[in-house]
Amino acid sequence: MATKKILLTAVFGPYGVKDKYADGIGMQMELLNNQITREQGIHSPRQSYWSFGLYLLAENISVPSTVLDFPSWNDFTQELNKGYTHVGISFIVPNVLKVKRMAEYIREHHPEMKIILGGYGSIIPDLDKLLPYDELCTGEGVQWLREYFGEDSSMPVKHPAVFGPAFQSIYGFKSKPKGSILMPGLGCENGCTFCITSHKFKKKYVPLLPTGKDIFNACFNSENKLKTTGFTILDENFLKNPERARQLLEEMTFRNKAYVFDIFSSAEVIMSLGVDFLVRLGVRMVWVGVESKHNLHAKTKGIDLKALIKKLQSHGIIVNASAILFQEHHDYKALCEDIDWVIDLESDLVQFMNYTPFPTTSLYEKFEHEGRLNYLPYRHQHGAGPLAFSHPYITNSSDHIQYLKNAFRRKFEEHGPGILNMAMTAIQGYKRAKQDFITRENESLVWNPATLRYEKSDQPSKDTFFELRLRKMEKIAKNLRPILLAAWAYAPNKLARNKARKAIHDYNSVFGQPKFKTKMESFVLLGTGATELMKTWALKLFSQEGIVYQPPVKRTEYPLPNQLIDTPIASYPSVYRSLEYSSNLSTP
Ligand code: B12
Ligand code: SF4
Repeated sequence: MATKKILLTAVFGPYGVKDKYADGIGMQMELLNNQITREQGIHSPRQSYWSFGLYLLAENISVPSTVLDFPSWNDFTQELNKGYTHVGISFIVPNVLKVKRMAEYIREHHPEMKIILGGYGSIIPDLDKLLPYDELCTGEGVQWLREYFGEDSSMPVKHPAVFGPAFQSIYGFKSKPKGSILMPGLGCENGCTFCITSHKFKKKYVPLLPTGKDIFNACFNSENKLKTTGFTILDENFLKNPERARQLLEEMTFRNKAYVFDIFSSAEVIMSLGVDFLVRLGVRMVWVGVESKHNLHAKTKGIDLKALIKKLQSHGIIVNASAILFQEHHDYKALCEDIDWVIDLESDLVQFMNYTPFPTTSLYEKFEHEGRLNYLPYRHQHGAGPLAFSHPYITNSSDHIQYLKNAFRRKFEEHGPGILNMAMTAIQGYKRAKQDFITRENESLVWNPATLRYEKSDQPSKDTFFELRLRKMEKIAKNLRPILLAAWAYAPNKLARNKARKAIHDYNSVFGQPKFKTKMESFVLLGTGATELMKTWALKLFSQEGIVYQPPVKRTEYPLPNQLIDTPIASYPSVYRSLEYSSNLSTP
């Protein structure tokens, strides 16, 4: 019998280009340009993200493996010729036809290879009728693969050190990706009716890094290997486990490491923990589901979201509010009211997404029971196209596409570029944090890790950890400074131009006039921005929404188990202070 060897692969590209396998609009391999800063043209930061789950799987099995990320069709077929006993493909629902092509090719040309499928696409109820495969992993993959290969599934999960973005650029200027990612757990207990990430894991939270110390160690490992100190935490509701977040802060304080995080969190959890805790923890950006002004979900009930967002921003925390269009109560009037309401929340960024009943969710079951599921091929189920259910009021499918697009356009016209909003939040937060730090020193207020509040103390000691935090906040704001000139020069309207002018003024008042290096960076962005603008105009002539970038292909071999050895905790340098900042959304 052949020695086991597994290829772990993503679906093949190109992505975001409509062909017979997948859609174009809504399917770019980007987060911001696809569903947040869409319609913002050259102001939209461009970034793709590696297929993180694959690296997590490879790192945690003993069977030799290769991860093939973002292959072209040729890359994929050539890789198969290198000889594998198993091929694991990770996919989401709208990419099912790509997997079908891959699986059929394997069956025809390499019938001896076992096909294992996993990821969100595994929720498709009639998958076995659509394509050939041998095994289907519907839940957490590390444990599943270990059990499948007869390995010890009780071993702790080893977190890989991976960069977040595969590429990044702003105003047409490409820079080296710096930020990293963390995957502390999967799923969410809240079980909101439409939420696939909650339902996929049966409304349970599946921890991968159960303690704050585990998370700290994963950060430390990434810093050692990749020099990253900024992390996007891929956890649906990171603060839902406050004890773990609290342990993480304690560990960072103890080790003098002020790491920076972008997180997802529901509003009710943020309210209970308090903004001071988030600032101290190093939250740079938070993604909050606001969904609808009627606060139909428990996570937002009774919360003044506008006040919460303003408070977070005043402390330098960038807010991305996500909202769902075409909910059941949305007739045309209610839909427009909700879009107005979301824009009026004045978050830095907004994600708009169409209501999608994915199989396994309670929403899907409800619509199925009511006979309201529409036949919408899986490849179109990505949340930016026609609805997959018959809507009580809005039945015209071109309206589903157009209202979504217009919502992004309105956000841009009313609040200007998201990147400019981020810069404004960063500078006001830094200014405030500095002031608060002085006030606390004068009033002998010290951090109490038990109550998560600043409290009066008879023996106040110097808050050295917060000094580190301040340096990080300063760096975050400074990273964003070079975009201001381009944001001003290419502003979409007077409102945005005035906003950019104000931002330049705020930056000058906090940091003084820009130094030569910053000025040069600003002029470079102005130049690359002009080229990018011309490319965008040219594409508009051919009725294309904008430039679709493709992520690079990456092949990583994991030849022997445990070959990539983590730095043991015992070898921590006793004094190790890194002030270097990097983050997934950092500008050049
Ligand atoms: C990062 C991300 C992206 C990145 C892309 C990353 C990439 N290289 O593919 C970006 C931002 C570009 C993106 C784009 C899109 N995404 Co996306 N994305 C995510 C996100 C936030 C995290 C994914 C992740 O890495 N999770 C961490 C890993 C560890 O978890 P995992 O992938 O589930 O893997 C675990 C198991 O599922 C399993 N597993 C997975 N694969 C395999 C394979 C094998 C062989 C085995 C055994 C096990 C296994 O094991 C893993 C470890 O336990 C998820 C939401 C979420 N929280 O998961 C949405 C999510 C996957 N995306 C989704 C969607 C719809 C999209 C878009 C269509 C845009 C949109 N409308 O949201 C586009 C499509 C892009 C394209 N052309 O394919 C949906 C999928 C829904 C569905 N039912 O299919 C999700 C669930 C978001 C949501 N709530 O709707 N996305
Ligand atoms: S709180 Fe967010 S992640 Fe959790 S179930 Fe609701 S929508 Fe999903």
